[in-house]
Amino acid sequence: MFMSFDQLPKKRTDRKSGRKGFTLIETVIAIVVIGIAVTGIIGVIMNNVQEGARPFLEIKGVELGQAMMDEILLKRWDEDTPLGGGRIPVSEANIGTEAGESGRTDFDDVDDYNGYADGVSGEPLKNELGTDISADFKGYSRSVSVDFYKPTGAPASLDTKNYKRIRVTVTTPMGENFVFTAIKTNF
Ligand SMILES: [Ca+2]
Ligand SMILES: [Ca+2]
Repeated sequence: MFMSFDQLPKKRTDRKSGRKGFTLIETVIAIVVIGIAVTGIIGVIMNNVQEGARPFLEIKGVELGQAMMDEILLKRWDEDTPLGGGRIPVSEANIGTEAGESGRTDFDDVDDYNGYADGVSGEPLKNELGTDISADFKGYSRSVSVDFYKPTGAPASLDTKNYKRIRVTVTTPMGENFVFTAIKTNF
């Protein structure tokens, strides 16, 4: 249907000045609409910032996990494992620290690390030398678990207690978990 210009809705006209304007309700609706639009735009921007930071945060998380795993794998398989390696009776193998080992700098075999965590309350992130590195890794934490684990495909004749599974979990400031797993054997 054709409408002439005169038939289109008109804005209110101030009788004294003759100027056209908006009603209070129209103004409030406009403010709400603009507010919703701005909130949406800010949300998109924040998501992009987070996505952009993610690879950087992940790389730092990998560094932390790899450093801890390298440190652990350089240690003996068990307290009784001879320096340089060598199989010990499975009856001697265990999980946990030995007498006199109260901290990470005392750890000398892989299972001593079971239950270790840093980047948590009372235990800042530290490197292998015991230097506090938390300033470079704000918001990160690590934890370690070690257990006996027989990998798929291992010879049936070998006792499960000949294998120790080491898992290092790194949590990034974004709450993502990275789990690094390695198997060290009694040989
Ligand atoms: Ca031990
Ligand atoms: Ca030990």
